[in-house]
Amino acid sequence: MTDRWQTNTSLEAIAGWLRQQRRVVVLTHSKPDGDAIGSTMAIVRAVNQIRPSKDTPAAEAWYFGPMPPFAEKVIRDTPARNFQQQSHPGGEPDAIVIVDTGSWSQLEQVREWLGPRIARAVVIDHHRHGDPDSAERRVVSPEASAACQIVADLCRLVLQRASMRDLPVDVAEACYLGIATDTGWFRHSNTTADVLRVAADLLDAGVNAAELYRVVEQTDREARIRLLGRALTGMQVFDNGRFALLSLTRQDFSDVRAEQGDAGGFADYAQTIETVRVVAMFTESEPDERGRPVTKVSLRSKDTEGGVDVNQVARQFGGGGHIRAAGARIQAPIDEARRLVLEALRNAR
Ligand SMILES: [Mn+2]
Repeated sequence: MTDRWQTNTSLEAIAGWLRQQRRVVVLTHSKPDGDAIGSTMAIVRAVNQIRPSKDTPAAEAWYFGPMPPFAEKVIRDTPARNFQQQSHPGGEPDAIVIVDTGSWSQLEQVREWLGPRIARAVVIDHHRHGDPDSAERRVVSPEASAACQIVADLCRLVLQRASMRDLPVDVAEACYLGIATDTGWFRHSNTTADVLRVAADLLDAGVNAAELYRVVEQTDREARIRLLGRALTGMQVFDNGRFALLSLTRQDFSDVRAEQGDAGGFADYAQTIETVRVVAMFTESEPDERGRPVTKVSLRSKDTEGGVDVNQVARQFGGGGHIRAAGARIQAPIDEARRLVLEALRNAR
C-alpha cells in the first residue's frame, strides 16, 4: 500500500477546488500537535477569508482526542470543534481536507464517517507512509519539514497572493506554528534551507515569533517543574552513563500536587547528558483491579551507537511503540520494574 503513498494532484488544483466549495471541514490526526493545529487553522482561516460569513463559516476544523495546553490560545475564535473519544461528527461538508496524516490509525475516531466520503477528501501530508484509501487525492511531500510548509503555499494559492509574505498575519502565524514546532524551533535535522526561507516569508507577513514561542512553549505549571526536580534528583545512571533511569512514585505526585500528565517529556532532560543513550522513565500507577502494583515505563533511545531498539524492549513487557520511543505497563512494583527493564536494556541491541 505504501508505494501508492504519492502525490496524485497539485496544490494549484486543490486551491482552485477549495475556492469553489461552500462548506469545508479540515481534519488532522488525533491528539493534534503544533503542526496539526497550525495546518488546520491556516486552511480554515484562508478559506473563511475568501467567503467571510459571520453566521455560517465556510470552513471549520475538527479535532479528536486531547489538545495541547496552548491550543486555545492559538485557535482563539477560529471555527473549530473538539470531539472527545466517543462522539461522532455530523454534517455534510462539500470538501474535506486532511492534514499532517493520511493514516487510518491516526484517524480512528472519524474513520466510519470519512470512509464513504473520500471522493471529496484531499490529504496534505509530509509523512513517508499513509493509507492511500483515506482520500482520493493527495499531495505528499516527505521533504517538507512540516505539513505547514506545504500548507503555507496552499494558502497562498487559495488567497491568490504572489508571495507567502503577503499572507494575512493570522494565516501566516498558524503556518509558522507548525513549522517551528515540527523542527523543534529550528534545531532538528529537518531544519532545511527551504523551510527557513518559508519561515522568513512568514515573519515578513508579520508573525510575532517570540510571542508565539512564549504562548506555546512557556506553559508549564509550577507543579510540573517541581515534579521534574524530584525525577532528576533521583536519577540513576548505569553502564558508564549509557542508561539513565528516572522514577516517580505516587507519593512524589501528591507531595508536589502534580497530576499524571505532568510527567510528559521528562526523558528529554536526561537525554541532554552526553553519555546517555537510553532513558527509562518509571511511573508508579494505580494498582490494578486485583490490587496488584502497576508501573508505567516510558523508554527513549538516541539514534546513535549504544542506542537500542526500545520498541523491542517494550514488547517484552506487553507494550510497544517506535524504535526510539516506546512504553509499557508492567505488573510489578517500581523497584522490580526498574530491575527487569535495566536487564532487558542490557540484553537489547
Ligand atoms: Mn507534522
